[in-house]
Amino acid sequence: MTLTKEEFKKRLKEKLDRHFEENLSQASDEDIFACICSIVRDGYSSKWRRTRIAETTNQHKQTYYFSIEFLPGTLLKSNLLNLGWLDTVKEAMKELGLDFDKIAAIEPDMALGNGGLGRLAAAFMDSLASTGYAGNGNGLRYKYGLFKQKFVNGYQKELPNDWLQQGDYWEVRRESKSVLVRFGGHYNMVDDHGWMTPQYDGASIVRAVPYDVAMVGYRNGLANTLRLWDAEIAPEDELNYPSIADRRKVEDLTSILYPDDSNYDGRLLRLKQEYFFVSAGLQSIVNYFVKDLKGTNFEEFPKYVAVHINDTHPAMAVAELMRLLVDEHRVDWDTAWDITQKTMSYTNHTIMAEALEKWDVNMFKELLPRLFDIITEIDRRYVESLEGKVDGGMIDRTRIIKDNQIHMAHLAIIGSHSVNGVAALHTQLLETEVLHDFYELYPDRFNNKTNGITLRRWIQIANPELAKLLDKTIGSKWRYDSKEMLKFEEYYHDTATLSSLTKIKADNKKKLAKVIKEKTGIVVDPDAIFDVQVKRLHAYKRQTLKLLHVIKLYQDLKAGISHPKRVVIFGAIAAPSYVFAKQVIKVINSVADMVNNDPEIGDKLKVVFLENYNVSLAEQIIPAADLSEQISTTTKEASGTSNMKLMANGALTVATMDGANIEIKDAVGSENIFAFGLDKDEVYKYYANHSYHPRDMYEKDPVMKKTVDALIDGTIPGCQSEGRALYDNFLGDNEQFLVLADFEAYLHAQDLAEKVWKNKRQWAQKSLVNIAHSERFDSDKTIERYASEIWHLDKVEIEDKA
Ligand code: CR1
Repeated sequence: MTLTKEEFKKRLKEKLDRHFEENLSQASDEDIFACICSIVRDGYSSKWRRTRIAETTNQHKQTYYFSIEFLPGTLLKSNLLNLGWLDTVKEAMKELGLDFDKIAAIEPDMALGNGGLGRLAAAFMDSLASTGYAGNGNGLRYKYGLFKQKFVNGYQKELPNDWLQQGDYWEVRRESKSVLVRFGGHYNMVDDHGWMTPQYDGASIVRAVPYDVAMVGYRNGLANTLRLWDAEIAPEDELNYPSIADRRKVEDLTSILYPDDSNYDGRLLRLKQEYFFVSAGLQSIVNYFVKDLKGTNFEEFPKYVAVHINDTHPAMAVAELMRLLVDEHRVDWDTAWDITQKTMSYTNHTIMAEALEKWDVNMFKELLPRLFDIITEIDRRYVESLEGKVDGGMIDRTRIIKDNQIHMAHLAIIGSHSVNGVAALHTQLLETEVLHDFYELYPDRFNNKTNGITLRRWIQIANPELAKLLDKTIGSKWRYDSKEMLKFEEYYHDTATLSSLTKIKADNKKKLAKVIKEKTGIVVDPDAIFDVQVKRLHAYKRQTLKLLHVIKLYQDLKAGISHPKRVVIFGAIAAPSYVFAKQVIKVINSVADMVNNDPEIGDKLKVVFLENYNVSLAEQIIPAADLSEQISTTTKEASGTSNMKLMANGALTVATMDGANIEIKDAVGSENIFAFGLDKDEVYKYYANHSYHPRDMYEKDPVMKKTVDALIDGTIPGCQSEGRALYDNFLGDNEQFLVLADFEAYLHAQDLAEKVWKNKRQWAQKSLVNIAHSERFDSDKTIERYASEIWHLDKVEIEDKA
């Protein structure tokens, strides 16, 4: 359905009249926003229905992406873009005297994720629909999304993020698709007409109600579904929950998103959440197979269904599908196992050991007695199948249950046909180090799928002027086929294009400067280098290294050594229980106070730590960045995705050769990236030989010493204990992120960046190359590879694309 400006205006007026009995001049921004959302929903509802019908009628294989996090951000603009309506609506609103951006900003971020893992899942939803595949998300409808970060006296405080308060505009409650999920109790196997089935006793039953959100494809007539489950009291169980407090206990199952993806607190609740969405999701898929597809032979199940295990959180999908097949549909074990392996695939997102989940056997057994026995049987058969074929050490290292713990990554790998990492180096490390035993056992299962980003959101929505420049130079085909962006490189010597590029960046920086002023009161010079590090706060990501660089710049400026003007911008949320990360925040904020209020420094250097980094804020920061800080300890950042977003917006990357940075360097060439630091072998050598002695480095290098000493010598007011904590950390032999080992090389890379900065044309040329080559990280392409190599999907044909 195409939409003209006049048609949009008419509909807006009608909606206002109908829903709020108001005309345009009286209507509040909130009412107008709600009406626009309603127009958008009308715009995709028939596509959503048609897609479902086409998928069922043509029996397309569908993929279900199981993820405990989805981080879509806001949906209004992306829905408008994908419907092909964004520009029309913007223009029509302008004609009505309405501020589109202000009204769109009313939408709260759907922040059902912590960082890259959740954002990737959301990007994949967009790309699955946009590339024309039947692909759905399966997750949890957290009542409170990722907490709201506030700084109080430089410290992070966490506030609840009640994103559903205004009511969500996009979700549809699907009562009829509710299922029941069982926890606790006991069971006995009883013979039921020749089949042993479990008979449960004393279990509590929770009702899982799905809320579906349409994932609209980019101008292709398709809309898939992100299904998020909410916990409610089952009607048949109501008598067991007489008080509100009792009821709340059940409903709280889906209250909060664990604000931590590496250190798990509240483990039992987390385990409940995991089982809840896994069981509900698989039940609804099996129901679909039986009822809608009229499936009777479960051996055909993998022809129609692919289930993707995004990190270990949904790994129990392997056991739960076995339970459904064996207990409820009477499929014999061996057949069920074959079906399960063909159905499941697994992505690992990190080599950090603390994120490979393990569950205490007793806790698991008590909460999920039947599932535990199924996992025990999977483990027993696994061990049996290898006995005598490989050495005992291998079996012990790879089995699922050992030392009173259930190793969820092992369950995921053993139960899947595909295991992938998220960048070439990461996959290589999985194969050679972290999952080496499994790689020896099942080399064919391992494959790499380098992450991607939705260029639609990060260029077309976040940087519309850049999008227009691309249209003007290379034509608008890139909007459908990002490969076209490579043609932008042909403008490398084109002075007009280069100056347009510089102008667009300058305008974006002015806009961000305004945001910074509004949010923090800090006045920054848009002509300065905007140096950006945005990502979760974690020791391995080394915001600390950036901090040391800032201190060094400050000391230089105080000593009369000049540098180009620079605004260092941080956005980072620390997990509430992560003490070191919170100390880093406090020190950065203290350094910012010191630098920003020093009249001698003025606007030569500013440090801005923006609160509450989220997708919406990213959309404002990223288009305004000159430098992209990707400085993790090599081997530790599985891929990174902010590196890709920043590159697509023309920022030049300062990068360790970690994660996808390596592939960015491959794409743009070493002259268009500031690469530095230890390589993987050097990092592993330090670990293997225990040869990292940072204190020696510090004693030998007066520049380093002076910089690090600032943390404890009273230079930085207000963070004595936190400064000391960082200092001690940097100098300890067990500092595994090797901050000081990369310090000198990092300064060198920054010097080089400053040199290039002085040559505006050269900078613009490098920026242009980065933009052109960001096509390599288009999540549409990543999804094409998942679809053809892992899930084996075909494309859904929708005749009416409008
Ligand atoms: C990784 O740290 C990667 C994203 C998405 C993160 C990051 O490098 O880009 O996943 N891992 O693949 C993670 O959150 C729990 O692990």
